[in-house]
Amino acid sequence: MSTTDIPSQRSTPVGYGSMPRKEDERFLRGHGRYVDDVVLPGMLHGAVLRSPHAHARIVSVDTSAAQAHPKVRAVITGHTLEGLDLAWMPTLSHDVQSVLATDKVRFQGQEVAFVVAEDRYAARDALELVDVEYEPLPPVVDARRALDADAPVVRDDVEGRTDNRIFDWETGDREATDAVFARADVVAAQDMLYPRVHPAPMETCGAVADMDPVTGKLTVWTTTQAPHAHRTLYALVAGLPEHKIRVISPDIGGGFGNKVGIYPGYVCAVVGSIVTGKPVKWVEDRSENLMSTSFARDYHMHGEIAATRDGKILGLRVKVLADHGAFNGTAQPTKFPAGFFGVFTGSYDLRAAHCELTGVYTNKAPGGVAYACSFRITEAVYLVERMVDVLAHDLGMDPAELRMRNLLRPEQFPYRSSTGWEYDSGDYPRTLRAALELAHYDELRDEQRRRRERGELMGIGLSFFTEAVGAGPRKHMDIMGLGMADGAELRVHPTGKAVLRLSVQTQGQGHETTFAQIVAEELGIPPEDVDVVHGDTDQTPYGLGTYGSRSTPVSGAAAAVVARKVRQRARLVASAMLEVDPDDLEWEKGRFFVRGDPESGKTIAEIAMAAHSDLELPEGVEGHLDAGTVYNPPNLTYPFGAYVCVVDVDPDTAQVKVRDFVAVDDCGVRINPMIVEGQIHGGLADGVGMALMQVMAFDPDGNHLGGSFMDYLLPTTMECPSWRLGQTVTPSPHHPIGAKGVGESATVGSPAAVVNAVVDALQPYGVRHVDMPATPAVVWRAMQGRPLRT
Ligand code: MCN
Ligand code: CUN
Repeated sequence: MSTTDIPSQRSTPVGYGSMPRKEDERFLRGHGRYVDDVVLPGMLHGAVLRSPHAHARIVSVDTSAAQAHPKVRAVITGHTLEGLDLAWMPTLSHDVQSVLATDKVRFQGQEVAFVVAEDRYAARDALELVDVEYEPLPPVVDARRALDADAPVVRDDVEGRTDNRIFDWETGDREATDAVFARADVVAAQDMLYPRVHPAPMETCGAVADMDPVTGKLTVWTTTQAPHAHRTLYALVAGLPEHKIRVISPDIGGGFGNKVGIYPGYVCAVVGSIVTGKPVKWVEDRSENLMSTSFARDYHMHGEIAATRDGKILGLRVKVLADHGAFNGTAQPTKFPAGFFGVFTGSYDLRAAHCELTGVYTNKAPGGVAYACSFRITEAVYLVERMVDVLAHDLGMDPAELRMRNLLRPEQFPYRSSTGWEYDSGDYPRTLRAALELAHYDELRDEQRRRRERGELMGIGLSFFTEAVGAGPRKHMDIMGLGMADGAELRVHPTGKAVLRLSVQTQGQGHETTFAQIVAEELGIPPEDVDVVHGDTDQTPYGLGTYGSRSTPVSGAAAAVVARKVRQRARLVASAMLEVDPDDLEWEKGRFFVRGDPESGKTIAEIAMAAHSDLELPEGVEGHLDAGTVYNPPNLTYPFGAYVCVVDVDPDTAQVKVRDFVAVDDCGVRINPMIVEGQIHGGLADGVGMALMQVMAFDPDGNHLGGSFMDYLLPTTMECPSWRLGQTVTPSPHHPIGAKGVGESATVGSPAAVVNAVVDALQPYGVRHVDMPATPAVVWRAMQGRPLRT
């Protein structure tokens, strides 16, 4: 074959690189299809009646006036659901959650009744006709009061329960840690709060449920990050046969963990469809989303750090009070009730560490993870990075120097942390140096000295984070007994075009592009020739979905593995075509050729056609090139990064302005650097938002004070600087393409950098710590020596 016979596709750049996102064409032209775009014949609309009280006994629910509304088709209450054994549903943390309240309401905004009507307006109107009599009870709002002897018991539905303790958990070696602390020159302690925040994705949650009364097939279009897991849970909870359930997750307008769990509204839509025999749509509004769906954080932390006088960190001791709200609905692997908080030793080489953590119920919405949490690594990184700065403050040491002195060294990898996590790879000092250089750290310190002399408040904050993302392996990690491994299927059509089917679900991360790039890189065909199918359980193999930045570590690996299987089949077919032994074939991107005779070769497209043709195939070769796989990751991947934040604080108004932000991330091999940078930009904005403006506040009666974007603030371009990014690349040794996850890295790493910068700016006032969010009020009180606690 002459080179001119080689199809032109070989000249198209293949594989990794900053190609524009395939999905953007559709989004930019308004052709995205979200749950609320789904319109079915005869579709009805549901609306949820919510509790105005944080804690109250339900005396009675009278639905007669609502039922009489001419457009209302059904009114569903907790009692209706009791008849179906659906009044309570299991949560992802082995608790139960009320779908529609029967006995009590336990947080403001809790679901009490569901009205199904002919249109959305009628459903909303009829909510006002449902007459609920409540007997208000004293609420427990502050987690620090939850274990008091006289605290009201939130979960008296559980027989014999007399307090609000959910679980106690510990990790590390208490005795070894105490011994290290006893011998240390210096011990620094600090209380800190990671406040309750909310992911607030652009699209709220919703579902369209369609139970076909003839076939008995239930189709649910829904905002889910984990379609297969939802299908199994619907089957288990509702007793429906799983093959008769189809969960479709169409385009998702941001998830950030908000769309991991199953919400009462989804279940109500399903019941509504069963009861009425029509499709039922339920889409929550912004206030409902902010009040009732998964919040994040709410960790009250006490940290202690032990070190030698010259700044060698020896140990870390931590106590955490975790506020889980009214139902323990946290989404995390079963054996990890505190998520991956166990990596709280961060990026440092410690002798010993210990953590005790207690989870409590309060009269607030359930949830716990979400908002790019990396299963609580956000809280862990914030804790350790604040503690390192507190120590630097007490020792009078430069925080960059202190970090550099204590970071893990490259030769220590793979590194087993003192709490038992095996970090796969890293060169931390190189990454910190890169960040300091990019930020011109030494010059910044000079500038800060000059400004301080003039009475100006400039702060420089650092953080160095290590994440653990890509759950499983399934041996250690499951959700509700479902092991955390993911399938992938790859079909190569006769003309060489391919379709990749995945269990994960993009919410804006660009999977249709990057996963096509992985296959393209492995098969040497253009990414445009690979379609990615996901978000439909009838069309994709089983897997646990997208959260914890696990898509690239798990399904990215699956995509590479399945493409390699296809390539192996292609080799056998090519050997038949070229009449040589498979071992005598060499691979160059997109083509096998005969060793020593580069002109004799076959492209993937030619091989695909032959695999479907009358070509006689070798013994044992089935034909076609299609393949499937299930990827069970051997370990998590450990991305890391070094961040430097520069702020100016107005001494008169205490307003913080982020002037500059440098982020050097290492997520191993980057498939699409542009997408990776986009992920980092988004996460940095999250970090600025949490550090400076966001908190889900409640008054002492448990009234939710953040039900709109007037009260719960999102950062905009006005609050964000022009991010400056750098990178280092340390491939993951156990991942087929060396990639680590990155989707949550910047949200995890950035809040500590911002708070460290604010505290650094306030050094002239002797401030050692401020809690997030560092609003002008918080900063002002800190400057007055009267810290404000949320
Ligand atoms: N990527 C890459 N090279 C790498 C790592 C990742 O090119 N070395 C690409 C991936 O292929 C993918 C994207 O970057 O297109 C993110 O990959 P990954 O880190 O695997 O994270 P996930 O795809 O699993 O996304 C989940 C993560 C989480 S848990 C939250 S929360 C979050 C985040 O992604 N939610 C988001 N980023 C988000 N971005 C958007 N736009 N919307 C959300 O809801
Ligand atoms: Cu915790 S938020 Mo993301 O894992 O979906």
